[in-house]
Amino acid sequence: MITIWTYDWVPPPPRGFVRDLRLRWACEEGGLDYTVKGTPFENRGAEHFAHQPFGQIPFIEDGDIQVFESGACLIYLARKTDRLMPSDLRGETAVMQWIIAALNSIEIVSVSWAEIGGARNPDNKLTGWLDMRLGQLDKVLAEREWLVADRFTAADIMVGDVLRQTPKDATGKHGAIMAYVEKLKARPAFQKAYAEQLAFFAKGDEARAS
Ligand SMILES: N[C@@H](CCC(=O)N[C@@H](CS)C(=O)NCC(=O)O)C(=O)O
Repeated sequence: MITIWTYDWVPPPPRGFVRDLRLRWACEEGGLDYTVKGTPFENRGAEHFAHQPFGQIPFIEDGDIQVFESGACLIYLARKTDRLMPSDLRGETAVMQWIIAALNSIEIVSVSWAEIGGARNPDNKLTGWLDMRLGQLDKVLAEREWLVADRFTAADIMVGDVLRQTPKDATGKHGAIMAYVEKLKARPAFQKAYAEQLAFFAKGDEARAS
């Protein structure tokens, strides 16, 4: 049984966007058995750092295998089922390149942009960079339904989640991106993962109140 670790509680604003969602979603799509456990959000201890050297979440445990970084976790999960990634070298590589591109060419820009004020900052030096990246991706998505092999794969989970997390102030004018994100959000596996993340943190509220 796979254990996905997240925080035991987070304040309301990030709920629905905490990165364990990518892994919940992958398990739901892939038909993988999993459970979710919480580690303290405040006062992260040595045990947390032993699993994730930056004190972040998510990380996973599967028997004696431990993985941190959502991209690495997603690739690990995708290799456990043919529903998330083709099993040939060409298909596997195509999925991995998009997962890495999502994290290393898109999320690094979108998170940094948001960090320095996003659209609220009229002098945001990263607006042009982000807009260029989104424009490039919009062109790709305008020409295909899925990123790899004409079917939904883990590449769509990572690219889709990074785009979903990017404020509409930035993505709104990119029609193919908007349509792609809406299509992904309509998937039952996404909706289940999303609802279960909200419920998980609501339980954290109850535990803190008692
Ligand atoms: N590159 C990491 C980023 C993980 C990350 O930023 N996690 C957030 C929660 S979604 C976190 O733990 N933030 C608290 C912190 O960075 O100390 C990954 O993809 O796993």
